[in-house]
Amino acid sequence: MTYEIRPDDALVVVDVQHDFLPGGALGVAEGERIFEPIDDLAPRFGRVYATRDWHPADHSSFAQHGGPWPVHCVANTHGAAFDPRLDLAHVDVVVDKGVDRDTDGYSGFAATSLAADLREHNVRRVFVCGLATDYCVKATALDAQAAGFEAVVLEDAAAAVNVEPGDEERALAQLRQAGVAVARSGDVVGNVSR
Ligand code: VGL
Ligand code: ZN
Repeated sequence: MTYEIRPDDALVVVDVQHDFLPGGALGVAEGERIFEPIDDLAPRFGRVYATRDWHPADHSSFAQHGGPWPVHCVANTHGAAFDPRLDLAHVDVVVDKGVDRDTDGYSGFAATSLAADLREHNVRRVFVCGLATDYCVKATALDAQAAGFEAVVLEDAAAAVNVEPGDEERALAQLRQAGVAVARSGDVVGNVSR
């Protein structure tokens, strides 16, 4: 199946930040594989969003507050900055999430203006990629679908934390189960000129 990019499509690039790449606080082992497909895709979409995990220093997901994760993506730190291998020239809107201390903020739709902005720009279908497949990519795609958008996850333009072996496959299965399509970036063809 191929997907021809349409004017009512958007690309949502999730959390391409230093802390989720190798060497970062919560580095995804295969994280670097996303750059080539994403930098190829982004210039061809009419609308591109980039989310940022953007936590307060005392976020409830951090281990010292009883959460599952090491300290990561504290707002305005180096770890929270976009990795420069993501070409921001093609990003129209940056969406900060996880800003609230007490919610995990995995989804780009959780307490953000993303859904409203997509609707305002008449977007009907979103392609989701970035980090990490088994957390924020999954949550963002599920919420997109629940909010009434058609959602497609680009599995090779995303990479998983894999806390347990098989987490990536389980996440993709859960997405398909919910009606989210799982495709590869090479299946996305065409170019919507601006
Ligand atoms: C994420 C764990 C904690 C993600 C964010 O971006 O997938 N994972 N916070
Ligand atoms: Zn986080």
